[in-house]
Amino acid sequence: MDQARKLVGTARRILILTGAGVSAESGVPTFRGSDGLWRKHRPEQLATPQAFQSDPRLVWEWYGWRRELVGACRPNAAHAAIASLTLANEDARLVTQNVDGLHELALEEAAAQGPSPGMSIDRAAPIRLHGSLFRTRCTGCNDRTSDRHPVDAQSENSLPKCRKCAALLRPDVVWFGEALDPDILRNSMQAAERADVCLVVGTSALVHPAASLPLLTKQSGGVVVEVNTEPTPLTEIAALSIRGQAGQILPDLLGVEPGR
Ligand code: BV8
Ligand code: ZN
Repeated sequence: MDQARKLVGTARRILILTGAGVSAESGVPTFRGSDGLWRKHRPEQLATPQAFQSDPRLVWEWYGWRRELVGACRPNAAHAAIASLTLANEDARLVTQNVDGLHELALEEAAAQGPSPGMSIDRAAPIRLHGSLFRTRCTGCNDRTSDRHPVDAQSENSLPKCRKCAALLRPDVVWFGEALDPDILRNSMQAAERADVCLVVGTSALVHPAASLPLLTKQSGGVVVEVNTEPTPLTEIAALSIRGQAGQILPDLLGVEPGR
């Protein structure tokens, strides 16, 4: 832990990459954990354009269920520690695979506790690789908008429709088999290549291209530090891999008093 604190504490540029594990202590089900299954469906089955094409009602029901569940969750100490770090250090970038919006909530809360001089909340905002549960995109005119409303998935007629062209809306997330937004991908790859330290928190590192970002840091001469309750495919390339829960480790690792 001392070594990791020193590595992170002395790094000039830090990339933080998070996955579902950082939100587990907030009560958000992870994808591969025992709580990842929904009605016997695996996320990889439902989070696809094919599933939406064949049964938009079922897919919207799943996203509606996640919106409600996540809507009742609060950021935890790991989210708070990361928010404080990105607000205090303009060379710390957060890239997340999560669509739950808890990093954003933690950032608002940290910023509300007294502005960090010269640090804008936009600058510290996470790069969202895979979109957000609380945004929609129109399948007709591609209009994107934020949307925290409960989803009525009783029938195809009740599903969310576009306010501009009345076409069916879809969750504004990246589904398996869909390309990431090229600007978002480029920005996250640049952050990975420029980082001295890539801190990887709570990801099984099985989904690409997200899982390849720490490799970019390593290939560019930086080091990888992993925090996870279990070993992952990244453990072998990590300089340090810390076993434990993110909410207990990150405040200490990032030198932020818990609950600050
Ligand atoms: C694409 C949004 C190309 C939707 C998501 C290369 C090799 C192999 C496969 C591929 C490859 N390249 C592409 C692929 C295919 C695919 C892929 O990676 N498949 C995997 C399954 C093998 N990738 C894609 O399809 C990507 N698109 O490649 O497009 C392309 C190019 C041009 C033209 C067309 C196409 C798109 C991938 C994005 C999919 N969308 N989410 C939604 O959420 O509904 S992915 C989704 O699953 C999440 O966002 C996240 O990325 C992933 C889940 O992983 P984790 O977040 O890590 O969660 P998980 O549960 O797995 O693990 C939790 C971890 O936390 C565990 O390790 C656990 O031990 C730990 N933990 C638990 N509690 C704690 C903890 N750690 C610390 N503290 C705790 N308390
Ligand atoms: Zn539209």
